[in-house]
Amino acid sequence: MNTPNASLAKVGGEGQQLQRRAFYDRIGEAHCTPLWEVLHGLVTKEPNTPCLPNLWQWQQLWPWLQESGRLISAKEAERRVLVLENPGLRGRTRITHSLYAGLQLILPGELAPAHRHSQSALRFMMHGSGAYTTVDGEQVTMSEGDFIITPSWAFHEHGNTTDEPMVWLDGLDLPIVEVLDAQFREDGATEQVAQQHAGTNLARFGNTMKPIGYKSRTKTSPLFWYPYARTREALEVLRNSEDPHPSWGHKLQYTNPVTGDWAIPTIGTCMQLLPGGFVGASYGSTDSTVYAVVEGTGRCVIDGRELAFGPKDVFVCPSWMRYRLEADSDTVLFSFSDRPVQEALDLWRERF
Ligand code: 1HN
Repeated sequence: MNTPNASLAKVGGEGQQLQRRAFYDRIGEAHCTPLWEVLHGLVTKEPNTPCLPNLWQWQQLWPWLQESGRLISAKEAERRVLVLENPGLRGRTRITHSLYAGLQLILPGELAPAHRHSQSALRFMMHGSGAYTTVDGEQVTMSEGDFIITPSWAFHEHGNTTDEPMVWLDGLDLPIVEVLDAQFREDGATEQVAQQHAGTNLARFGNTMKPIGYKSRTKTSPLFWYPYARTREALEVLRNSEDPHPSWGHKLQYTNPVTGDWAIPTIGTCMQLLPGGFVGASYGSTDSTVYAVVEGTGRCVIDGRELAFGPKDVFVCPSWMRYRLEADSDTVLFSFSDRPVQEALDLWRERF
């Protein structure tokens, strides 16, 4: 018989390896490559993320943020941000495989100039209050714990007319847009003139109502300001009226009030309350998740490590790794992940 398998079997061992290598080199010149050499690394039994668990402590970051404020102006930097780079993804400007995060500092009197891009962004207020951001001409004054959306392709700029520095957590879908090669950006012509305060935005969309006849033009929530006071109050009512979920306590997801879907089509955002003394059951899901601590102290136990967190710390739980949340005192956690993308593609899974 002279089937290909029979002739391969005859060569065997080292000779076979050499033959194969030579073959790969030959086809490689024409940009072909054998699948069988990489198949098992590509289609793994379970998620095999390069993302590692990590904790960034405010106590360590705050002096560095202040130092960055002395080294460069917001104007020169365009955005003065310390990127939270995942230890398993160094050099790749991201906190998980699919999402970017950084802490942005804006000092009194500074202006971060207007631009727009196809990437969607979230801002979560970490420190200080009174600075503003403008979203397509609507200005919002931000306070600690507020969640703000900068939709894809919306002009935005930030300013601080107070006498206090302000820091927020930026979350962007940069790696997702990058893998799709769908990115565009444009600078704003001049300083944006705020046409309206975001109180109007909240009045239109923030009361489970909408202007009569309103139709969405995009998938992003038309409500772009979710003030902390309302979120916190909702969680407090829940804590007084129902038992906490064994794994995540009392947890609410931010929604687009018009569609009921996630507030940002590529980034899922949530806020949860863990009552003091809470010891969570272990949990894992396919969406690597970034947590920002608003109130309280506790621990995230993951991969044999204890990430002991306090207010304004940020930590990340990679895809599919089981972790447990524990709270010493009442703890409020903001979180974000790529869950909406995974759900849209029927990929999202969880386990307890
Ligand atoms: C951006 O536009 C902002 O507008 C912050 O504040 C961080 C990171 C990468 C790309 C664009 C902002 C960013 C960003």
